[in-house]
Amino acid sequence: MPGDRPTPSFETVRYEVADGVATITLDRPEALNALTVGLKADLLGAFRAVDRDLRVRAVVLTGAGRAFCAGQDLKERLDPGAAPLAVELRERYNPLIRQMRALDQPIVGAINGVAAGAGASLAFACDVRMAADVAAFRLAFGRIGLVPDSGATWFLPRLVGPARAAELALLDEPLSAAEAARIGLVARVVAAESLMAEARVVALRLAALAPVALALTKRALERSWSVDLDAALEDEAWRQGVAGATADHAEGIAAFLEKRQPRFRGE
Ligand code: T3D
Repeated sequence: MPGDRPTPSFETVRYEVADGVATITLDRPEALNALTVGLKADLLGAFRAVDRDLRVRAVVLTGAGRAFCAGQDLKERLDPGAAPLAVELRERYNPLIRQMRALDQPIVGAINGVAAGAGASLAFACDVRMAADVAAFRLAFGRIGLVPDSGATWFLPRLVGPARAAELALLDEPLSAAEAARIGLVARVVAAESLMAEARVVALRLAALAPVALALTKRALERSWSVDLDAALEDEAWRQGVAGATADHAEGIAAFLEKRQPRFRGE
């Protein structure tokens, strides 16, 4: 198939592709998947691989072991050679979040355990979040005298509203999976043992949809935050023109009329 490439491998991230779904697993369970320079580079590499891989139509992001991600590796921070914080953000964290948001393919966050600091930000940057019943969110920045980063101050108010965002960011209260679902931060909570299976079902559903329309929808939703209704209406009209010219749109209509499942090809 055109676009087929060897599946890349990374030291601290597992990258697996099956049935159009790439599963990216943060893989430093002994440190609760805390983010080292190496893990951040691997994660960026994995998301770039998704970008180039025409087989991939949806992504699942999760963590190995009992945590999703504990944020910056605080032990590595003590290394005298560690980059200054602002540099670390500009050179490592921000490109990672930008790459996640730039992907055409939707990302399903399978939040298997605690998501703290920049680990919470990684979860916020996903398009759909599902949490295991044992999962929890913790901003954690305030406790170590830092400002929420990696997009946390941008995503949180948009996801849960300004009042809950301020509470979470300023008081640094842990948020259980159940409460995260109640305030709309995660789409659903499932038993820990069925999280990956359920996340995969959602990813497979996304992978079966029309890729161009999905990518356009992602962009439209994101753009809606910064424009007024008039501009949003015009933006939708432009995007619909693009989606309506795809072969997948014609296939969708044909499948509806023939009472069969559509076979979308991303064209
Ligand atoms: O570059 C920059 O610094 C700028 C960017 C900053 C972005 C950030 O993410 S700042 C926020 C950093 N993260 C944190 O402050 C969270 C620290 N961790 C925790 O608060 C707790 O570990 C958790 C709430 C995540 C989980 O608590 P618990 O009780 O389930 O586990 P634990 O016993 O605290 O941790 C288990 C092990 O993981 C432990 O190691 P040990 O003692 O068994 O050898 C612990 O040290 C290690 N660990 C947990 N979090 C980190 C970590 N090691 C390094 N860095 C961590 N962030």
